[in-house]
Amino acid sequence: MRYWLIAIALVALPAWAQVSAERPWTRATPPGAKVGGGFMQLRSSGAGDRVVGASSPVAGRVEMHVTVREGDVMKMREVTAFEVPAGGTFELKPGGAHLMLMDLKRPLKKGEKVPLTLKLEKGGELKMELTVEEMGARQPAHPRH
Ligand SMILES: [Cu+2]
Repeated sequence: MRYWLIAIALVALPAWAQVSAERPWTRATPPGAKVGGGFMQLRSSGAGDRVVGASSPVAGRVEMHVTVREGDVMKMREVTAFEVPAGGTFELKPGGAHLMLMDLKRPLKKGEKVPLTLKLEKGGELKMELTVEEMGARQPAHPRH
């Protein structure tokens, strides 16, 4: 799992959306790679919500994963939802919870932006663009505060 990049897209949100995505990013992938990651900070300005699905035109499907320790080994496990607490945040980052872009249709190139849509249980669809950072990046290159 070493082919993702970082993103710094500003996200345009519908006025009613209570959950926003800050600094969504992914990593560039080597030729032939079939999976990529998706990272961001989800923030709720009001009531909490749950991410119950995700999709992207560059991936056959997008899964939600968490990283769990089993003995000395860190493993990824698919989950059915990410909880964004009321007035709080939920962070997707390398080594933690993340989106997994499966069956990539093409390599992700550094500097490009990749559309991604999250499906929220209450808030409808949350559209964004993942900024593609360099291969192996651990965090966005240009954090936005
Ligand atoms: Cu994963």
